[in-house]
Amino acid sequence: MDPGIGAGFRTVMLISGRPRAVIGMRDPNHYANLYNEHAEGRRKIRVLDSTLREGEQHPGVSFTNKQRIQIAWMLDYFGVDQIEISPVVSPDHKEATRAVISQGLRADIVSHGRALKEDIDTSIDCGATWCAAYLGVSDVHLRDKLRISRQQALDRSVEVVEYAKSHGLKIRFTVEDGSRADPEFLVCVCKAIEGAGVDRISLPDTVGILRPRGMYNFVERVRGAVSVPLDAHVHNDIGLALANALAACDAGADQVHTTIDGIGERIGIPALAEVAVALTYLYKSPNDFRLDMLQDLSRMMADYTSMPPYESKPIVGQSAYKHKAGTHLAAILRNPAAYEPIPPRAVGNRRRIVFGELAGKTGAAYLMSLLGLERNDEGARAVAAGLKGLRMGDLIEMPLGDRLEKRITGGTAAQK
Ligand code: HCA
Ligand code: CU
Repeated sequence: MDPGIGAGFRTVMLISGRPRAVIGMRDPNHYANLYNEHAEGRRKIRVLDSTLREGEQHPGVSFTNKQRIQIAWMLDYFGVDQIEISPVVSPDHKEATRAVISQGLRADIVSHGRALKEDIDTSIDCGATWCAAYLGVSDVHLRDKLRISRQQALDRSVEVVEYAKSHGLKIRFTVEDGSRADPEFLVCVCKAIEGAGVDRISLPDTVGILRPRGMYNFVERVRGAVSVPLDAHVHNDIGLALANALAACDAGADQVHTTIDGIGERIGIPALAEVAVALTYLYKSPNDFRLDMLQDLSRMMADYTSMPPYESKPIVGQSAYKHKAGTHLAAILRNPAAYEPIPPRAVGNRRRIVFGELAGKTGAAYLMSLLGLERNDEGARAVAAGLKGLRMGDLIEMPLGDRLEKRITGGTAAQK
């Protein structure tokens, strides 16, 4: 076991009462890991991917049935625990749901619909073993969308869960817009459906209005009232979806909803890449994710939606592993861990270096060695000044493949 943060710092920073000159080469992320450690240990946190349901709600996105099957296979191979798809949208979607269910994938296929018996019937028709039903429980949804009373919503929730259970299905129930519902009513619904045998409850921040502490409180409230496993489904309207999903896990949720590249209604939900990497590296949650598929998944999404991820998108973006400033280049070329806490190959991305007016003397020296020029201080200084003098910003950008890395660094960077 790692020592506590205080003990760790004391051991490394102070030898005979003064800072150590050379710090031992333990994992460069060691202290960050100590800060990140969960009090309750390394819980398994699962991932449900909803690219085929929530993802298709993104403006401009519509998959063909072949693409839906391909996406399901890729997600399954990647290692998500559940894959969500909606058969109730159109006959085509029903066909796709049936086809995806019949693939015999390892992940559960969750057939998503409204809290209506007819939608459960559609799921049964598709051969589903898992279904999901959603019903708005906030006052604004009850009054202005559904036009039903709280009592009617409560009755309908219980009936639908009982109906699914009586047909041998596993059911997740989503208390839609739960983050804006009266907590007493929310808990009342959750307890009632727990009594009816619901298998999981999804707690959504449907409109993305919570901050991480708010999401924590929301989940904690329900966690304290029922013992059913909880999903976190959070929208990214203010850019807080990933943080909110992780806060939900801290409060006791054990499954996070994602989509590839985060697509979904309006601006979507957390991206699979960011959630999977955070769970693996920051939470140390045990899983079998094939993280090195992440960029391929993102490329597939770009092909199928014609929406490439923006270049600074975490993990999968083109700039995620680009290094530019001279001081960064110098450090990266000696030991990539200096600025790469997670190696690019681990997530299917690659390291790139940019030479230009920010390259500095060290960057210029590397550029010279790449071009086969003799490296010397004076020459490097002149090249660095020349790069600045051009006033053209970034001049050369290159991916660092194995061979190139070895040539520049004599092998050190290539091994990382
Ligand atoms: C929807 C609403 C939903 C449901 C989430 C869930 C939401 O578009 O159907 O079923 O877990 O954000 O509340 O996506
Ligand atoms: Cu949603």
